[in-house]
This record gives sequence, C-alpha cells and structure tokens, in this order.
Amino acid sequence: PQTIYLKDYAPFGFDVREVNLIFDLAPNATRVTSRIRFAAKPDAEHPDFFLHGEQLKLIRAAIDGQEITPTLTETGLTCDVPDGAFTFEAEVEIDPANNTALEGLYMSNGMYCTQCEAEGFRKITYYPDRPDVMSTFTVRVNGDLPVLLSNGNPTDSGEGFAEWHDPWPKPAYLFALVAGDLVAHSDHFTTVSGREVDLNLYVRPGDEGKCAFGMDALKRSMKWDEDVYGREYDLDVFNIVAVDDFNMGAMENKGLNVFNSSAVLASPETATDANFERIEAIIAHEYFHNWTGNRITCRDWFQLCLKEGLTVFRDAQFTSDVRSAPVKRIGDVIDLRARQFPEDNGPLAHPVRPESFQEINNFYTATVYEKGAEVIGMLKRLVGDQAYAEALDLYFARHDGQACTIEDWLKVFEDVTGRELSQFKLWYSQAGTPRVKVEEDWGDGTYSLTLSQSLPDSPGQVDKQPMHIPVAVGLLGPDGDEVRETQTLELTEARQTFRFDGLAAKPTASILREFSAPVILEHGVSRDAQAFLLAHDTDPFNRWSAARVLATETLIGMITDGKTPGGDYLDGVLSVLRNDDLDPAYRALMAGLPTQSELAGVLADRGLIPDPMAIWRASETLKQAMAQHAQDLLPRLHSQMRVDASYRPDAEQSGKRSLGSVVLSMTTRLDGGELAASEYAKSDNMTLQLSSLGALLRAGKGQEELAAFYDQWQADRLVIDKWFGLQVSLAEPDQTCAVAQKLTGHPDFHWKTPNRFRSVLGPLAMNHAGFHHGDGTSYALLADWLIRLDPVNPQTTARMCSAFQTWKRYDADRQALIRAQLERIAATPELSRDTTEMVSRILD
Ligand code: BAL
Ligand code: ZN
Repeated sequence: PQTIYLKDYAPFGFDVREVNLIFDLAPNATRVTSRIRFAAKPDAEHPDFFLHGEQLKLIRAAIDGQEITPTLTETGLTCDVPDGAFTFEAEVEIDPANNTALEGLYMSNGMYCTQCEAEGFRKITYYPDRPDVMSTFTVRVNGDLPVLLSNGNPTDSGEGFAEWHDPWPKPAYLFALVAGDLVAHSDHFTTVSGREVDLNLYVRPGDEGKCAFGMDALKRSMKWDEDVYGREYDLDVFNIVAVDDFNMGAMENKGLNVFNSSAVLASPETATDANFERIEAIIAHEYFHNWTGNRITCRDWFQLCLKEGLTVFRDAQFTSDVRSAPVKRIGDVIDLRARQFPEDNGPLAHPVRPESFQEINNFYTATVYEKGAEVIGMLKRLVGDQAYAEALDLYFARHDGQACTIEDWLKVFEDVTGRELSQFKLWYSQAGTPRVKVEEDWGDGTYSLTLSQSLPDSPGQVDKQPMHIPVAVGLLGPDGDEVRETQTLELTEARQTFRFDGLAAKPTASILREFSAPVILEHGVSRDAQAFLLAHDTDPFNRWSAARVLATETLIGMITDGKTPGGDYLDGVLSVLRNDDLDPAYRALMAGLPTQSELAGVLADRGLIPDPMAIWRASETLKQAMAQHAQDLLPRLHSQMRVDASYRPDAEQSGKRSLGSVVLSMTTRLDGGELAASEYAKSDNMTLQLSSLGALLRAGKGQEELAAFYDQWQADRLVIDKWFGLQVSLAEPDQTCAVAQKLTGHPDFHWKTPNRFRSVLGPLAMNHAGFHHGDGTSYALLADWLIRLDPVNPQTTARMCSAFQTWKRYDADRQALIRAQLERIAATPELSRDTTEMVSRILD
C-alpha cells in the first residue's frame, strides 16, 4: 500500500463553488447524480483534474453539458477540463445494502445512513474528497421513506422526496444523508441572538423512551458553548440520528450528527450511570465540533488533532463544569494511562500530528484524541485562562470558514501572548511519553526540586529534544498545611533545578498536580511521603494519585517479592472511605486499583517480565485484603449510599451509586454474595442491576440471575451487548477463552454489527489474565475473528488489532504465540489495507 506523507501536501488546483446532489435511493442500486461547479485556482497553471472515487459504477459523466469519457482507475477519475469555471456532472450507481464496511452510504436495519469521515464520500460519488476542499451543498433525496435527511436547512419536501441546503461551506467528510422509518423526539433551542433552532433526535420506533437525556444534554451543550466559548449555532435545525451499525461513537456531520445508538440512547432501566455520562460527553463533543471541526476544519488528515484534540478538551471542560472536575480529571487520566500510554510506548507510537500514514482510519487514536487534548490543556496552563480565551476568540475570528493547520493554531497563541512556542510545538511532532525524574534536596530553609526529562525512542524517532513541560507543584508543611500554593514550573531543559526558599521545615512536595502534563513521573518520593499526601494533599488529583502510587507499589511488592499488603495503603484508603466530607464518587475512585494491564506496563518499564497470572492473583489478594480491612465500615457505607429518590443520572446520585457499588463488591468478598443477590432482586435501574450481577459472577455465583437478565432484556440490543460483555470481562483467567468462544456461537452474536462484535472480542482482549493465558487460545480466538471480520469491516478489524500492541512486554513463549497469530493475520489473502498497516506496524 502507498504511504502518504505530510511533507508532500499540495493544495487542490480547483475551487469547488457549489455542489448539487440527487439521490434516488434503492437498496442495491442507488443512483447519485452530481453537478459540481469547479474553477481552476487563479495561481494554478493547468492543474491535473483528479476526483476520488471508489466502488462506484459510472453511468455517465459530462462537462458543461457535454458527455465525456473520463479515465477511471481504482481510486478515481481524471479527464481534461476547460480553463476557468466549468460544471462537472456525473451519475453513478452504488450498492448500500451490500456495504458492510459502514463507510460511504450503507444500510442498517432498513435505514440508509452515511459515514464519510475520513474518506467515505469517495464511495458515494466522484469528488475531491479532501478536507481542504470546502463547498456549499444542495441535496435532493428521492425515496419512499417517511424521513429523508441531509445537512443544513430543509428547503422543500413532499411525497417521496426532500431537499436540503447547507449554506456553510464544508468538506465532503461532513456530508450526511439518512433515510428511514424513524420517529423524532423533538424540542427547540433559542440561541443567544434569538435564532430559533428545531432539534430532533431520530430513532427507530420503540426507542422513543430513550431520547430525553440525549436531548437535554444537547440543549445544555448548546448553552455551554455560548456561555463559555461565545459560540452560537448557525442553522435552523440540528438533527441527531441513532444508528445501530456504526464503526465509531458518533459523527459530527454539519447539522446532522449520526450516533452509534450506544452513544445516545438511554433510560434508567437500560443504561448505567457511566453510559449516561458518556452519552452526555459525546453529545457535547459532536455538538462542539460545529465550531471546532466544521466551521474551522483541517487542511489535511495529518492535522486531525486540530479538531479532535481541541474538541476532546472542550468536552472535558463541559463535563468538569456540569459534574465534578476532580472526578472527571481522574477518570481521564485513568483512561489515558490505559489506552494512550501503551500506544505511546509501543510499536504503534506516533506523534499527535503524525507525519505519514497508509490508512488514515488507523490514526483515530488515543494519541491524536486524548494526548491531543492534553496538549491543549498544557497550552492553556502555560498561557493562563485569560490568554487562552483571547487566543480562542482570535482563532475563531481569523480562521472561520478555513481548513487549518497546527501552525495556524499555535500562531494565534503566539500573537496573543507574544510567546514563542517552537519548543512547545514538539508535543505535536515527538512521539512517546516523556519520563520526568524527581530528585529532592533540603537545607537552610531551601527546598530544591531537580527535574530531569527523557523521551524514549519510538518508531522512526531517536535522540529527541527536551520538551516544554508544565509541572504544577505545591508544597505541604509537616502538619499537612499548604506552605506553597500550586505554581507551574516550566521544565524546558533536560535537567533543571527549582528552589523554594524561606521554609520553616522540610516540606512534602505534591508534584504534577491535576496531572499538568502527560508524562510518567519517576518519583524519588518515599512511601511515607506518598502516605502523607494520601492523607493531606489539598490537590484532589494528587491525593488520588498518591493512593494510586501506593497501590501500585503494594502490588509490585506482592508480585515480585511475595510481600503482604502494606498497612499504609490499606489504612490510607480506609480513612478516605470513611471520610463523609469527601464526594462519594471521589471516594470510589480512591478505592480503585491500577488495571492489571497497567501493572504489566509498570513491570516492563522496570525491566521485569510481567506474569499475567501473578498480577491477577496479587490484584485479587489485595482486593480481598481491602474488603477485610474495611469490613466494619461496609454496612454503614452501604446504607449511606442508598438512593431513595427517583433515579437521576447526575453527579450526586451516580456518585453515591458508584461508591455503593464498591461497597457491594467488597461485601460480596465477605458474605459470598448474599447482599448482591438481594440487591439484584430489588434493582430498578441498570446501574444497580449490572453491578449486583457483576458482584455475583465475580463470586462464582449468579448463573440464575444471568439467565433471568437475558430473558428480561433479550429484545434490547444495547442491554444484550452488556450481557455479552460482562461474562467475558468477569471470567476467571482459565475460563475466559471458553466463555468468549461459547458466546460467539450464541444466536444473538451478530458479528457483523460492530457493537456486538466488540461486546465479546473487546472484553476478551481487556481481560488481561484471560487474554494472556499461557496456552495462547485467547490470542488465536481473537485472530480467528479478526480474520473473519476483515473482509466485511476493515476499519473495526484494524482498530481491534491494537489488542496485540503490548506483545513485546511478555515472556518469550507468549511473544512467540502472539507473533504466530499476527503473522497468520498478515498472511491472510486479500487482507485490507487497514489491517495490513496495523499488523505490520505491530510486528515491526
Ligand atoms: N470525527 C469523528 C468522530 C468524532 O471524533 O467526533
Ligand atoms: Zn471528534
């Protein structure tokens, strides 16, 4: 496959002034008629005219009304064109019913639907399918279906047709069309300047009862973006459609967002608190793209983080504002460490702005999204809130309607602040997670903190330069008082010393508060100091972080030296659990352990070979020890966390249920499942139903409840996804593969639907000890299914290959087993470009 390089970027030689499309819908033979007004750019001399197009049957083409016979290739079309402006017309036929890749125009449960990001529009018609080509679109949809939607504002409709016009120039990746037998949950929003906007959430009949929360989240997002960023919505309608077959979470098409049904549909009976929070965040994310992504888009796909990093950052700000900021931050860091750190430290490492790719779909990664958002957070911290706000105002004013680059983005910050950001820009170009080593010194009232940074080699990158790292630090005195408030140290050299004078006694440093940079901190800080921070830190993130460090060190000691769990950790967590002044959601997080995969990463980082079974046993032992340690507290906490009011998925109630679920897990370790069985019997919401069922399964019980759960919910595909997933996630290591294998034979295992495929194979890869079972059967099972899915849906297949990305951490036997599976996948005839690229990068 061809590799595409950022350095080779060249603009398209033509402007597109107007696009007119007519769709005549038919499942196997949809006709797409296009009329596109082109004009050679004034500064381009006889540019080549090439339009992307894949899997299209060309019926006819014309220029200025004259039929032409263009040259067709596998990737597109070329032809001679006149100088100046001209109209290109084409009529093509496509087959949505057989489009299982879910890219372009496809069908899901009888409904037509599109996904064009990144390069799906070329499967709809011939077009310059690149984000720097922006145009207005007018679309007519002809079809015998009750709902016919496209981008922009509705302009006309009647029996069997609808017309739409989108006045905002957009790239083709933001095009959308939806047609089907759908029902609308409708509402409206009045913007700050008085524009009345119709809001509709379209769902399949039967799902009407799962729309209210998503709609409310949309209205809150619209208001928040006005209040916080001064961004107003710009069309008369905003439509969202829920679709069951979808590769991603959701898509920000202009005025017509398309959502994976799992990312929008929710009711208390069928969705957990975590589902509600995720839905709220995704609705916000897609809505926020209207400005950061749609009005200002990316020049090319290498700049993907320009819209994704910024929009993730904005949705995180929204969640922090409407829920708890520390809880959100801790959750995000847990996620970053679980998904982004392994990527950044393995064979798939790439910069936030990659410099080459074969298949752009493989770069919708945690690095581009989540590390991309971390980079924005660091920038905001370095320039301050006021300058950040001014820079964003300038960004919107200067670049509205443009397709931009990271250079454009950084320039607004340079112009507003007068700061030079070339070193900071390395965050976009150097891959890998920086290590920051901490050394301390104390004498004569001066505390010195020496920070040294290093950045490991990564594929294609060695000998990297020091980064500009904001390290937020506060100092605590011996009695736990804050003797120096949080300040941001700017680490720009390989090694730098920072001094704090005039202190009465040796302080304890709280370093990297709020996780001010996505780095790995190599503490010289003692266990005693960590226990002290766990008890006293005034920064909630670092207080949690101290618990995490202690938990990690405790587990590592148990795994490598057979130690018993330390009292400092158990006592520290217990005192947090019993502290009623602390938010229950926060307390629940404090009781959590690092994931087994994260522990494997820490061991590998220290030059040790992780033994998945030893890690699993240590985690189980520590959880049991914690339960015993907290035994006396559990009944009181359980009754305190009971929610008697009717269900609300807000921070307050969900926090109580979250701590209640921790208490239930601990109690189940002590009572064998008595409490969990009674909670299951009386559960009236999915959060409690699932947590009590999970507790029972973990205790080796709950088979009756599991069967009853299936009977109760078999008609609800999103709940049945949970039923599949729970069994695999909670299977014991030597049962995991068998459980997953059995479930793939279940009549409801509709493997061509990404959500269902992921509901079994995703947890298989996430169940660390089960996936890495020494016999290699889980590796083989996953590979079997990836090979089967690849010809059907390359995008989902390729993403799931990342389950193997950490393979070099493990022992020689496991490495050989994994290598054999990767090579088997690689050798599959006709393997997709997506999967070929992923497997070859992982094997490299
Ligand atoms: N643009 C792809 C989906 C998302 O990030 O919103
Ligand atoms: Zn996005």
